[in-house]
Amino acid sequence: MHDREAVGLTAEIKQQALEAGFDLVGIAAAAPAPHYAAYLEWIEKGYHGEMEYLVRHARLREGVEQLLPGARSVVAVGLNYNQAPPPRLPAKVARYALGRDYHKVVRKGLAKVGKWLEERLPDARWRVCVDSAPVLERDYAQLAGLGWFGKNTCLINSQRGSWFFLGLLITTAELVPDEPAQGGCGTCRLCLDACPTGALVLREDAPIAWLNARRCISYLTIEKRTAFTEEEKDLLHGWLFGCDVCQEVCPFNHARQRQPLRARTTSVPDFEPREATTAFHLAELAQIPEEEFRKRYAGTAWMRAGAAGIRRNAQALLETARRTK
Ligand code: B12
Repeated sequence: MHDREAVGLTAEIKQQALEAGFDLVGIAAAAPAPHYAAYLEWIEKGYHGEMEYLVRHARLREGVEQLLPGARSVVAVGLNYNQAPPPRLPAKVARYALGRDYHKVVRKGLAKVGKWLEERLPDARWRVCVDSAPVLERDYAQLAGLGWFGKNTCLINSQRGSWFFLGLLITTAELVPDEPAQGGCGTCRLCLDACPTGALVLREDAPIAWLNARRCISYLTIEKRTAFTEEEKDLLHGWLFGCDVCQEVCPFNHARQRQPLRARTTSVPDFEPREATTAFHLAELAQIPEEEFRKRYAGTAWMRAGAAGIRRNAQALLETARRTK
């Protein structure tokens, strides 16, 4: 049983999250992350590639208590970023990376909720996590009812599909948890078959997949820091930044008569495609100087790959295009 204060506060904080612009909101208890052991196994298999930061802070992913001592609740939010990629892009760009960097947008919205909480309950402490903190965001978002684990490893919401970012607000306040999301892909394996590099490996022990990041185009074009091997260059399949194939083919991302929310376009103006992310020239990007890159791409997710990463990606695409002519 939760006391009336917790019930009231839960309804109010959810309302605040919706008013801050989030499409999904749910509450999880600040218990240990249910799939921490699976995370360690993923690292053990070497599927993280060169993402050493995932190993360095692995222990912190045991649970949110590691990030905020005394934590009792987690507010999980989802923000729709879906939009059709603009026609005639010079090279493929993941739809999440066409506009403003989502870290900034989600963090700003959650900080608003945190400040509201501080006024409402001055004793409450809170901390916002968006992507970069060492926490298994999908685990808590699943517990909070936002979605379930798809074979493409994305969190899928039965009504809305998977084109949404996640963010967490961890707090010492007591809130009433939601029911964990239920669902699964059944026998569907469209994403496994569509992944052009075979990066999704179906597990034998669970009806989901491991993502072998070393073969994932998103990892290669964004997170990998070193030069491409000849084999890696051939894995890019025309993608300059990120990859959306495993989500594009997912039936949960296609509107049906009775599921109109599934392909809904984002209503966040900040995510509107920018000139720099849609009207570039590959030959120019292949040589782009550091300073020019920063000037053009500041505030976008492209900064994560950096000028060196984008130059490498553009050079690889030009090289494979020349070879296959
Ligand atoms: C590292 C990382 C990556 C890596 C590795 C991706 C991966 N699948 O692990 C790379 C660079 C490849 C990547 C790519 C992308 N990413 Co990313 N990434 C992350 C990050 C920082 C950590 C993910 C992680 O811990 N991976 C480790 C593995 C083990 O986790 P997992 O595959 O999710 O495994 C879970 C399940 O297997 C489950 N599980 C384990 N055992 C069992 C057993 C059963 C029975 C069940 C049901 C479940 C289950 O528990 C595990 C842990 O939660 C998170 C943010 C965060 N802090 O959580 C964002 C995050 C996952 N990424 C995100 C996005 C948007 C993307 C891209 C779509 C971007 C793009 N277009 O290029 C792609 C999607 C690729 C894909 N299919 O995952 C979103 C996903 C939102 C969503 N709806 O799911 C997140 C949450 C960021 C955010 N804040 O919004 N990403």
